[in-house]
Amino acid sequence: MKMTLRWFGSKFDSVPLWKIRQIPGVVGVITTLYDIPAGEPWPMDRIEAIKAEVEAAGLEISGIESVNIHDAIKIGSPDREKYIKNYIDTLDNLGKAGIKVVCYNFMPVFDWTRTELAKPRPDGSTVLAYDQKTVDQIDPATFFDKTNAGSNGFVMPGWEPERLAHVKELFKAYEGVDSDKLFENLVYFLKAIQPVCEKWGIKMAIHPDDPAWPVFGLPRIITNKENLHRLMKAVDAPFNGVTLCTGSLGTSLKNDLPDIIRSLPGRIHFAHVRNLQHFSPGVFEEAAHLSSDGSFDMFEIVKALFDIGFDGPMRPDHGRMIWDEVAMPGYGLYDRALGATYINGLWEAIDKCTRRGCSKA
Ligand code: DNO
Repeated sequence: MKMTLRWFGSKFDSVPLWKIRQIPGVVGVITTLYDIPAGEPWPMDRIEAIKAEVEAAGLEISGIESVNIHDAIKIGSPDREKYIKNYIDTLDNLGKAGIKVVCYNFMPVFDWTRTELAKPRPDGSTVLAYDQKTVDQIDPATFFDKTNAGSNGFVMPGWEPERLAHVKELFKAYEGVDSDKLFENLVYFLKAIQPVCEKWGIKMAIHPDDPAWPVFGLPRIITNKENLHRLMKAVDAPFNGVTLCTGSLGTSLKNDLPDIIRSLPGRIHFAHVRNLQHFSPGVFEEAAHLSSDGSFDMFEIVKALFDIGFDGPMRPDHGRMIWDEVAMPGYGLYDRALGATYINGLWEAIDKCTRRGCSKA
């Protein structure tokens, strides 16, 4: 396992690389070219420049999150061929630069969805939270404006204003795309990029839908163990893998996270490890990483990843906003650093107990 932090690039992130370098045990960043719209190819010189910047700070690029997928590919419209070709060109350039893990999602219109971006916790920290009642009572355009207004001036990943200015048209374009069609379009895309991935040894890691059920009537297809396995079988090759995101799959209490992890050896290419506190089905908020602060047994989650021999990048995913930090919601430095350190501690304990036994006092 390699511990990493997500970093949006020096123009977009409040956290500089040198601070990330000082978190013990963090060896790399997961980054992206945040200003390139979904569908456009990534130029080689931009990839080389960001790689050089990260390496000059004593870190590595451990993976990309995300190379976003153009809606035409998800919808399966005739112009998808152009966007698939662009995607292949981007993968070819990433491969040339030695970058081997690519996270992406296949959620229509919206990426992850939260109804509050700064909900206070009893300890005075603030966190991202979700309440299904709010989503049921609001239209998507208003929802987008509300999310945007609460983001401290940062553009949230997957919530680009240029794209979401056309929410109504986007919804229209997805008419007729049900979950079977969306799945078919995903398989079509994966088969098309398989050769370039295999040429460079690139591992594609699909991010689960967040939350793990349909929102605003849009289909969601990566929500549980069954449909993860359906996808692994549909394109049954090692390049086709998963971002095991506990905070996304864990939005549904029906998902047994350690069991899902244990069922996917060799197919988890990237891990997002964090905790949620559940209040009732469809009502939850993001807690501190520590098991006792939320609903998940983080030891069992990390142990399952250890036991299947997970050796890819991991990140503490989101953190609470603490100590007066001002940052993109979920992506401050302080709580993610605490999370990384805690997970590294669990990992070391599990590793040592496994190798030399833990039972004797
Ligand atoms: C939110 C993230 C998602 C994720 C994408 C992957 O914080 O987990 O935006 O990066 O779904 O493509």
